[in-house]
Amino acid sequence: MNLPPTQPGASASTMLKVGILCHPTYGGSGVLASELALSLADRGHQVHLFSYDAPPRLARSSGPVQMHVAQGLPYPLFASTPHDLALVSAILDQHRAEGLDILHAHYALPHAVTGYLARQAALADRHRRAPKLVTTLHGTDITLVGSDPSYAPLTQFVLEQSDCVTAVSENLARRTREQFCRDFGSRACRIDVVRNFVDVDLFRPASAPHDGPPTVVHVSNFRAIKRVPWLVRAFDRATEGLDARLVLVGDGPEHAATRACVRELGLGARVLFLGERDALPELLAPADVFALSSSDESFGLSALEAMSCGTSVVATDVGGVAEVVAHGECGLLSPVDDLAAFAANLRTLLLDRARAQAMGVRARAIAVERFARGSVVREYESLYLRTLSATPWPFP
Ligand code: GMT
Repeated sequence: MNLPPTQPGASASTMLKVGILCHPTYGGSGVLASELALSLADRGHQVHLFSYDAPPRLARSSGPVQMHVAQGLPYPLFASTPHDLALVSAILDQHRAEGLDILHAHYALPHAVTGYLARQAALADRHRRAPKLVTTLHGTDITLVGSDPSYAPLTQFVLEQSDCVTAVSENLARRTREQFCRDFGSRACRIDVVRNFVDVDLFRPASAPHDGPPTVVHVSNFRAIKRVPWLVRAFDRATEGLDARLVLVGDGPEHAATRACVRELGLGARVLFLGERDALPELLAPADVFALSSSDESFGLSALEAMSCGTSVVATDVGGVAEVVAHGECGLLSPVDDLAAFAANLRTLLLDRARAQAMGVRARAIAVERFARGSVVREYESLYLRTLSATPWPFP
C-alpha cells in the first residue's frame, strides 16, 4: 500500500496493489472482474489480473491492467493441467516481487481456493505483509457448482477463510447464508452486497429508433440454465402473425439444441445466430426487447447492459433478477415455468412499441441512478480499505 496515488487522474486517497482472479470465458463474472480491474487502474491503483487466459473484455481494452496468464505445465500424469496451482505460483511471484494488498477472487471456485492458498503461502513470508482475500460470489458458484456435494465442504471452508465476502445481489447473499452460514461470526454469514455495475457511457441508447421489424435480443453463454430453446418456443408463440426477429448472441452447450428448435418450428431467417461477441451496445440498443429466459439468475448483468442502452426487458422472475429489472417500470417479469406468460409479455412489448420505448427510457434511468460504474467501484475501494484495516498486520 502506498501513499499518495502515483498516477494522474487517481482519485482514491490510497493507492492499492490489487490482484484480481477471474474466469476468462464468456460470462458475467469475467466481464465484471475485467471492468472492475480497468476501473481501479483508471483510478490510480496498481492492478494485476490473474487467469489462465485473457478475458475478452480486457483483451479488447487499452487500460493499464497487468495481465498474468498462468496455464501451468501439461504433464502426462495430470488428467488435466492444474492451472489453478499455476495461478497460485503466479500470484506468489508477483507478491514477492512487488507486494499485493488485496487478492480479489471472482467466482468462488476455484478462485477463492486459489486466493486462499496464495494468501497462506504469503503469510509464511514474515518480511512482507500478506494480501487480504476478498471473495465475490456471482451465482452458480453458490447455487449450482459450489453447493454440489462434490465441492460444498470446500466452498464452505473458503467462504469462512476469506477476509471479506461479497455477493452481487441480496438474493444471492440470502441463499449463500441459507446454505453455508453455520456460525454467526463467520464470513459465510457476514456477506456484503455489492451489486454489479455497467459502463453507462459505453452502453448508451441508439441515437434514433430503428424502423425495421420488431426485434428481440438475447445474450448468453447458451448453458442449460439460460434455456435458449425455451426462449425460441416463447418467441414463436409471441410472434404469431407478426414479422419479428430474434437475435441470439453467444455460444455454448445448447447451441445445437437451439438450432434444432428453430428448424423444428420453421422459424428460419427470423432467428439470427450471431455467435460470441463482446462490447455489444450496437446490438443491444436498437432492439425493442432484451429477453432473459433463465431458470435461475443471481443478477443478470446482460439485462443491465441492455437497460443501460435504453432497451426494455422481458425476463423470468428468478433469483436476483427483480433487484435489477423493476417489473412494470422497465420490463415485464413472469413466473419461471410459465411459457405462455413470458410469450404474452414479449408480444405486449413487440406490439406496443411506444410502451417498450417508455420502459426503455426508464431502464436507462435505473441503470444510471443505481448501477453506474463510479459509485460501485468506490464501494469496492472502501471495502478493500475496511478489510485491510480490520485485521492489522501482526509484524510491523
Ligand atoms: O453463470 C455462471 O455460471 C457464472 C456467472 C458468469 O460468469 O456468467 O454468471 C453469474 O454472474 C453474473 C455476474 O455477476 C450474473 O450477472 C449472473 O446472473 C450469474 N449467473 C447466474 O446466476 C446463472
